[in-house]
Amino acid sequence: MERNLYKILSVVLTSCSLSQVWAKDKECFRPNVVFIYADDIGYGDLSCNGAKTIHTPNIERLASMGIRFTNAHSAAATSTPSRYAMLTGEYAWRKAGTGIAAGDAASIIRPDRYTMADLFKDAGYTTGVVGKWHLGLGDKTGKQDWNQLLEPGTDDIGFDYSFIMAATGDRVPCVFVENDKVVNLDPSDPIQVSYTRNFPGEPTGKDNPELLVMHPSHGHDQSIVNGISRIGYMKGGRAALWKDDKIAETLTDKAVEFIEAHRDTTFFLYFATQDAHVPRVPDKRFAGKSGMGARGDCLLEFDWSVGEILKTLERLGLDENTLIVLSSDNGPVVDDGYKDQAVELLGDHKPGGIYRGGKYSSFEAGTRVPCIWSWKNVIRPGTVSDALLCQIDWFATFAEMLGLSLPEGAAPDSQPMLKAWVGKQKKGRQWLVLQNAQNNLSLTDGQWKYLAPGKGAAYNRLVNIELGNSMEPQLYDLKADPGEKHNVAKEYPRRVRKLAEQLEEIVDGRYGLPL
Ligand code: NG6
Ligand code: CA
Repeated sequence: MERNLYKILSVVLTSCSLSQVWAKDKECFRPNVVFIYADDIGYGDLSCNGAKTIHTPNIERLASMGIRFTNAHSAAATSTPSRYAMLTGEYAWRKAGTGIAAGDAASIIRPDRYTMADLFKDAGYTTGVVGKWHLGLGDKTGKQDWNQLLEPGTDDIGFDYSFIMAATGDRVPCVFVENDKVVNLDPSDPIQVSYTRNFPGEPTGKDNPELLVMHPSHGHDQSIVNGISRIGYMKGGRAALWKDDKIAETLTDKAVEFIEAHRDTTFFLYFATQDAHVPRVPDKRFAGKSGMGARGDCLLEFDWSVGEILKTLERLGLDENTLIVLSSDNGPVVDDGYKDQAVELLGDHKPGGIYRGGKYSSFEAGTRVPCIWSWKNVIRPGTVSDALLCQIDWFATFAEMLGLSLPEGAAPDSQPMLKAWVGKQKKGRQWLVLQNAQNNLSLTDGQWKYLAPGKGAAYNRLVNIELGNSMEPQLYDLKADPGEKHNVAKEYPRRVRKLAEQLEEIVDGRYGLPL
């Protein structure tokens, strides 16, 4: 099945051969590529998307230089499956073990998999990843020795350089990992990690709330690091622990250093920020500045990181030939497990804009995320596109841009859409499958959106988000009802049946193939 899909793709992709790439044929481009990939930042969180309650000027500037997408999606409503789909070009629901990864998860993308980083390497790029990883490390879940090289690691799937957080800010181990080795580790104080039991004598958020500087609102009551209790248990590695208020600065500095170090080569940098995921501990330069609590302050911090990247590219004269891509791994959440005043101080701010739901959800705010591409002399400044697009297509789109064919079986769900991404074509995808936290799927053609029946709560009280789960089919007319207020499945039974059949065929890999 994957093979057949690949055949269809390869026909599209062979228009520009490898030799033409090196010859810089007009049909092929080799810009530096920088991804700025936010965490849990929603469509409505940015002033370029119409937010009046927060000002994010650097992102506004980026949007004014390039194209801003109003209907671009992450492939899923949580981090691990969105990142998996983006880097492999395969829908995460096709592969078991791609749900929200624990901090001791083994490498989810294995070395035999052809990744987006491999593609850039094949085109002669230097590749790097800085920031939140959340795709597992090492060979066996729970069996890693964090004091040794973590193999397989990021270098086994195409990254020449990495400086990452193993999982998320709220999961142990709370350390940076550079080129598959924990940074600043003191061998006399080794790290131990467990997701099953605490280490004897170590305090936890549950038993020792008096030690906390930030309290959980739900979950997050295990090991305490920097006065914040996390998910999972860890012991030791004290010299290696990150400082929560310095994560943004450290990661931004590393991203800038990578760009500086590779200014004379062609590079691909995947810069994945921790902002605005929990725990939200903005640097003192941003604390209290948004008036919206820690979440708003982290949005300002994210905007600062974007500004630093833009300044660096301009300072080095690289802005002429660098494609900058900004997006987010999933939609927004206000209370994601810590009492950080985000709920109390939210005011009139709408993190998901006019869209229903949020992170974890099948409704639009789950995956319709901010998205900007900026590329001097290729993308017309200040363009806005309503095309239906998805991050899963970046892989095949870059193959198209670089003029490379993908190896057999690679990126099976990724569609080359370069013209749409650079604003030379209004139409995007004909259809798109999206995935929520319960792995329930929906299918949209841009106007009609069908939510397949599936198990799971309709509403998550803890995070105050409607998840979209229902045992009844749902159909929304996004053109007439972008806020998905009216389920019209009963009014359009034939349309529901057709979309349900199409979704089944896509899941089986039969869709679009000759009968
Ligand atoms: C949830 C966490 C949440 C966040 C999420 C992953 C609890 C109660 N909630 O399980 O805080 O970490 O996982 O977020 O533990 S993501 O953006 O990385 O997908
Ligand atoms: Ca996320």
